[in-house]
Amino acid sequence: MSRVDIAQADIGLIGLAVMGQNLVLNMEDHGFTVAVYNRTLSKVDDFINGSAKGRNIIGAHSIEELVGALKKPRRVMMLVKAGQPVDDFIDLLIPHLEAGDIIIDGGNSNYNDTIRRTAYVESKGLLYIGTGVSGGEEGARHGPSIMPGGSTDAWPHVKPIFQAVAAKVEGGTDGSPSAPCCDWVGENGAGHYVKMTHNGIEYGDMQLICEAYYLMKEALGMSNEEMHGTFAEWNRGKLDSYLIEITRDILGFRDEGGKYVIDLILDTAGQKGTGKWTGISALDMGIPLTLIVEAVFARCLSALKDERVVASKVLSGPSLTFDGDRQAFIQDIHDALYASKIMSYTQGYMLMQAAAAEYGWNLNLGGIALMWRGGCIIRSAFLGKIKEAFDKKPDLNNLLLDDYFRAEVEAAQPGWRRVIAKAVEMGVPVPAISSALAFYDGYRRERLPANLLQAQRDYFGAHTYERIDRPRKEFFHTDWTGSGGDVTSTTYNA
Ligand code: 2AM
Repeated sequence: MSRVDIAQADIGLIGLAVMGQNLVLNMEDHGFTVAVYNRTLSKVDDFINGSAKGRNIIGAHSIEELVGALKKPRRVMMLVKAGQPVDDFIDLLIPHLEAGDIIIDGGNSNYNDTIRRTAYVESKGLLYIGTGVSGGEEGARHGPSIMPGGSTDAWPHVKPIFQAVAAKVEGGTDGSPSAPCCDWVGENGAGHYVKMTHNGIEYGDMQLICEAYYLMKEALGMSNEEMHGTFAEWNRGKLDSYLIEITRDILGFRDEGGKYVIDLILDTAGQKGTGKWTGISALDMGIPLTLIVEAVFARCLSALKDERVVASKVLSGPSLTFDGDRQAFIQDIHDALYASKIMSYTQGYMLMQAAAAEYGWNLNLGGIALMWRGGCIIRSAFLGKIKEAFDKKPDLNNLLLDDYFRAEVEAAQPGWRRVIAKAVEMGVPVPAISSALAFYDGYRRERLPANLLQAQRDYFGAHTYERIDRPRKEFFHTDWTGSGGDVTSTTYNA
C-alpha cells in the first residue's frame, strides 16, 4: 500500500482512557498502524502529541475520519464505558461501515448485551465481536488475556492482531514454545461470558486467600512478616499465581513511617458487579456455584462495617488460643486453600459448560484455561494443569473426575477438614473454604437427603416424587395425612 493512501490503519480504536491508550501502544509495538478516536477530542490530541508521538498512530477527530483511515475489512474496537455508550457508538459507526466490516467491543459488557448486539450488528450485514480483555492497564500495555466471541466469520480478521498483542505462555497446543493467551471462545456472547466467569473465579481466589490470611492472623497470631514469608514460599509451589504473589508483596509493604499498609486499610470490600452477574447466571441455570457466590456475599458482609462494629460489642463467640502444631497448621491452611481452589474452578467450569449448552456455544474448555494461564488476574501455574486435563480428555465432564485433580484433592483433604474444624471451634469465619468442602462432600455422595425434601414438598404441596425402585420420570404422590386426596400439583416447578 502506498503512503498516500489514507486508508492505511490496520485497526481503529475508540476510547482513549488508560486501557485504550495502552492497548493502542501495544498494537503499534507489534507493527500495526492504529487510528484512534475519543468522545472528548482533547484526549486524541493529548495522546497523539504525547505517548503516541513518532509512532504509527493516527488521530481522528470524527467517526467518519476514523473509519476513513481503516483498511478493509474495517476493524473498529471500542474500549468505552460499558452500557449505553457501547450502543451509542455502534449506531454512530453503522452508517459509515459496509458489509464484512467488524465492530469490536473490548469493554466489560454484560454477555446478554453482547448476544443482543451481535444479532443487531449482523442484521446490518456487519460482523461483531465482544471480547473480554483482562490484565488491567499493565496487561493492556504488555500483554493481556483476550477472550473474543461473536460473529465467527470475524475471527480470522482479528486473530493476527489479538494474538500478537496478547500475553504469551510456554507450551502451545501444537508443540510451539509459546502460546498466546487469546483464542476464539465461541458465538455471540461467549467471550464476555467467559470473561465474566474469569472475574467470578477471581472473586473466589481472592476470598480464599483472604480466609487463609485471616486464619494465620486470627487463629495463629502470625505477624505480617511471617505471613509475607509463608506466601513467598507458597508462591514457589502449587499455588504459584499472580494473586499469591501480590498478597506476598502487600503483606510486606510498609509506608514511609514504617507502618504496614495492610493494617491501615478499612475492612470493607467494594465490587463492580461481575461476581454478582456470575452468581445470577449460576442461579438462573441451577449450577451450584457456591464458592463464588460465598465470595460475593463475603464482600457484602464486610461492607456492613457499622453494623459489625455494633454487633462485635454485643454478640459473643469462643475465645480460644491455638494449642496445636503451628507449622503443621500452616501446611493445613495451604492444603485447604488449594483444595478449595480446585472446587472453585470445578464449579466455574460446570457453569461454563452449562452456559455452552444453554446458549449453543462450542466452548473450547482447554483453550479457556490457556487464555487464563497468562496476562490476567487469575493467571497461575494451576491453570496449566486444567489445560492438561482437557487436552487429555476434551469432553471431560467434571474437573474432579480428572485423575490429577482427584488425587490432589484426596491428598489435601485431611488438612482441609482440620482447618475447617479448627476455624469453627475458634469462631473464625471461613465461608468459601467451608462451602467448598460442603460442595465436595455433596458432589461425592450417591445419596443426599433430598428424598426427605421431596417428601416434604409432596406432603404440603402434592408436588410428587420419583422412586428409587421405579424408572425416572415416573411421578408418585402419597396421601400423607389420610385427608389429602390424590390430586397432585402439576404447575409448580420451582
Ligand atoms: P471521554 O474521554 O469522552 O470521557 C472510558 O471512560 C472511556 O469511555 C473514555 O474514552 C470515555 O470518553 C468513554 N465514555 C464514557 N462515557 C461515555 C459516553 N456516554 N459516550 C461516549 N463515550 C463515553
